[in-house]
Amino acid sequence: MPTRTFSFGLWTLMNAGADPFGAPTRAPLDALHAISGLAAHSVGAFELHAEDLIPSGSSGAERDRMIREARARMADTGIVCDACGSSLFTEPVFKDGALVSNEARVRSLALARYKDAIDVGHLLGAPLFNIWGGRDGSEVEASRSPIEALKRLRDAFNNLADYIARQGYAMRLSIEPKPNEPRGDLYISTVGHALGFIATLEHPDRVGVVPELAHAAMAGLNPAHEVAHALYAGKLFGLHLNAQRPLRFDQDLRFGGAGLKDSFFVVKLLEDENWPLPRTFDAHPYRTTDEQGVWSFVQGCIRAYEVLADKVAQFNADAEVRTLLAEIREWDHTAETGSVSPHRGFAYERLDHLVFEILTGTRVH
Ligand code: GLO
Ligand code: MG
Repeated sequence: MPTRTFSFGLWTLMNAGADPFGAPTRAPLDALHAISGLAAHSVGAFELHAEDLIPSGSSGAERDRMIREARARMADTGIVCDACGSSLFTEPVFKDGALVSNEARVRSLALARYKDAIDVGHLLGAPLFNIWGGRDGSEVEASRSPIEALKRLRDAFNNLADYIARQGYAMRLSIEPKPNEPRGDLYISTVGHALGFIATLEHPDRVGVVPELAHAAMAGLNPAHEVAHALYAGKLFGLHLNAQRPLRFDQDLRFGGAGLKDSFFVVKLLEDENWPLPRTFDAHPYRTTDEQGVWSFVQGCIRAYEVLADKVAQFNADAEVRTLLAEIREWDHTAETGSVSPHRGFAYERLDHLVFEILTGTRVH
């Protein structure tokens, strides 16, 4: 039996089907209902923005009550919180950026808000605080030097990492890169940008990356390679699974809803490397989905992962695949002297077709 844990962003279930061109199409779930519903569907963990649970502007008493209620549901069901963040990007005051805003008092406000959200994450037992800087970008390049933006981001991440350490919280920080949307260009666009940036911090060991498959596809990148770079650097602190047609607006499709082969190779990487952390889904139920359908969305994401994990096992056990891969390894280990023929054939046509047959369930032995 696989022991992997699945997780959903609470915001994915609370999404009411609105898009930039249209109003909501279903009643939003409230956060507590989303937590209980996930647990009832055997989901082991959830991620949230602090504001998903505690709407911004709530009183201190209201905040404490919501945290108490969430913790009670977690204790009753065993579901855990695997990451917390903040949805600052929704608020008009952060329209020119939270951590990179050209107004110092807005940057201070953002830091204070992130610290409040970090406290909420700590109270829910979250081991990770994940920052997707949705407004930390620009449309008007002349408005801010990108170097200045990176310095502001560096100061902010140093400040937040320091806060977590001073509070004694057992929590790491992560950056979720995205190339664009809602800003014309976001400053930390890909896993590579994030890794380069993290190396400039005071304590790079405290900060990692949460790649999202849709964000990689929006940049036209191979999602498995994005995830691999984070893994290889020891920085894969989390992962957002979903689906996306390349080079478009952020579609956030159900995992398995597009890019089957890319999804397969991401699952293969995670399973082959025994990545231990929760597989988190960050997708939107379609706008055409009703309230009941939200739970088929949940089941669909999980089932797609499990089916692909079975396909990975089938691929790894397939005798012909194994022979082809053994041959490839052999070439690598043979210390050849003499000339190298440019005309040598590689059996990749067959190897790739075997992937196709395994994925389509048409492999005949
Ligand atoms: C949007 C992001 C967003 C983040 C979330 C993390 O494109 O994927 O959903 O994952 O805000 O806190
Ligand atoms: Mg995400």
